[in-house]
Amino acid sequence: MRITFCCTDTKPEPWLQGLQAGLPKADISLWHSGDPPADYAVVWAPPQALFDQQPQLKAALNIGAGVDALLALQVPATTKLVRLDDAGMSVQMAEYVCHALIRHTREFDVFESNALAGTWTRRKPLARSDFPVGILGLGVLGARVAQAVAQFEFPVLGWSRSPKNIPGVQCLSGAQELDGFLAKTRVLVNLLPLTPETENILNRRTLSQLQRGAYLINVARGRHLVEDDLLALLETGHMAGAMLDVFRTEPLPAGHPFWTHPRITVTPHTSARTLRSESIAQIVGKIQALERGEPVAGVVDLARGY
Ligand code: NDP
Ligand code: OXD
Repeated sequence: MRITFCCTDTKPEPWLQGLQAGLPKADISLWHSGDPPADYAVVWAPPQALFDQQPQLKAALNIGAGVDALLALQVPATTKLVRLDDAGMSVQMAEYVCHALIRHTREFDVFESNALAGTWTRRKPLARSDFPVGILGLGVLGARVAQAVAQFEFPVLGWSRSPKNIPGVQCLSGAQELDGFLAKTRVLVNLLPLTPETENILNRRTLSQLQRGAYLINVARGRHLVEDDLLALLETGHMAGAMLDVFRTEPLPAGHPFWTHPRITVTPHTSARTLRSESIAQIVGKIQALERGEPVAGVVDLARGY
């Protein structure tokens, strides 16, 4: 079995070693144009040339959860696209979102600046009922985040394409329930995949429906957010702030208004990193299962786009 490794922005050697240790009989190497045909590709944002030159690939295994970069390419219909299914990302996402939520609601940024000024001032305790948290996307990551937030006794809502039942979470679904979801939400967390249906979903119309003093946590993709609409709603005071991990252009360009906005916190697409050993173990397991003809989790549904 031949496996080719084609991942942008990833140091290949430790991955090649880890994959080789998990699949000792496989011939595993870094992809080069003109390579002989492989059975599987391990990928992250590969060039179109990979699929043009390797039309026989049985599967391309993505070393991330989001497959938007892959779906922007022409992939042969016979090549399955398989994404990471948690692999240690959901707990990181839960940490990040709980941090952002609690930093905002407990006003830690105020305490940080007070401490710099040597000022001892307490703030009124929060009423959790004033900060209902709505999570867009109740998949592998969104469901874990919803449960983590519920542990802190905030009211939690979630929205997905198909109906869900998650204890402690008011689950809504489908386009017809989006407005109701937004109207009940003050802290909005985005964990949707980027698809033609969800692109620009965070816009003036949707964000205006959130409760006044809303806060946005975008940890999915930059192209979900219409950036100027967020800036305008921060200006009017409808939005109180945002913590953003993902951007339309990454790295976020120098001089972008988000860098210096006093009510926006920027992090560098780091909310849930791909963990190498967990991911290698998952990919090895999936390749072994595919070779045995067994089903694997995380196969991308091309019609849905995720
Ligand atoms: P999943 O595919 O498991 O979950 C996606 C969720 O979104 C599902 O609940 C799905 O509904 C819902 N959904 C999709 N389309 C729609 C729609 N049109 N209307 C309503 N709901 C919809 O994905 P993951 O949870 O694993 O990952 C989510 C995203 O997080 C990734 O696609 C990626 O972009 C981003 N991500 C960001 C990272 C970072 O570091 N910033 C790291 C990892 C991922 P249903 O359940 O009904 O199918
Ligand atoms: C992912 C990501 O999709 O890192 O896994 O954004």
